Amino acid sequence: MLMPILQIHSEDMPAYAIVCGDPARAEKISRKLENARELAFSREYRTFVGEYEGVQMAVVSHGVGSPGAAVCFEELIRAGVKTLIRVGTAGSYTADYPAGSVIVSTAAVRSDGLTRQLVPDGFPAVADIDVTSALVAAARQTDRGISEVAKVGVGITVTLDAFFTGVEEIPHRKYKQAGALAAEMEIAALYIVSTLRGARAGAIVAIDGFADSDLAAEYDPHTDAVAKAVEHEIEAALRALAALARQDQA
Ligand code: R1X
Repeated sequence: MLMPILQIHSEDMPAYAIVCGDPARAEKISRKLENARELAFSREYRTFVGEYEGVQMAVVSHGVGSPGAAVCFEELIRAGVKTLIRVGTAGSYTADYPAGSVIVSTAAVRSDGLTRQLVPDGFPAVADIDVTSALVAAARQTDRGISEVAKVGVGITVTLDAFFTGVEEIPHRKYKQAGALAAEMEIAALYIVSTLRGARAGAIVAIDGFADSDLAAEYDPHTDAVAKAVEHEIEAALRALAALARQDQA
């Protein structure tokens, strides 16, 4: 069956997928797969399939922001994907995790508009526990191999719609005081869509700055530290997905 927006056929889709915002990053991740091939590049959605440690998996870009990303997650799950891991970038809320760190998201604050149109207020956006455990284990392992400076955090992230600020205040200080570690723009959508449709999901983000600084003036995601953290999270996600597939087969 053809998925109308991603332009992929369900017959070609494996049960495991890594999702990321940037189509160029999807291509970069696909280069780590064996027998990688591109299935489609439709709008911001670029889809590759291949094998990692013998496990068939897809790598798909979902673009920026929850509504567009949710279209991707819905079609992937309809096409037969059962386990999804997002690798992304996020702004940190704490000096404990500066640029170059990675954070595994255990749950997301639903500070987006999309999920309000899907589930009632108060319904939690939570990661799957097995996917999260696999990601944490893999991220701690690669910590030694990929980068000596990457710190691995585990905790709650915030999903926002606004990237640049307007005149309304985003309550970053409250999120931070309440214990959230970082903010980004798609994880709540991933967790809610996955819960609704019976798939399991997890997410890992590379920290590229601080969430409550003046983004326009200071935001620079193109540093060496961020590149290393992105490399780190990609390795962790690939290894976690392969470990989950092995657990499923046992
Ligand atoms: O999730 C956020 C969004 O996709 C983090 O980075 C992107 C914006 O640059």
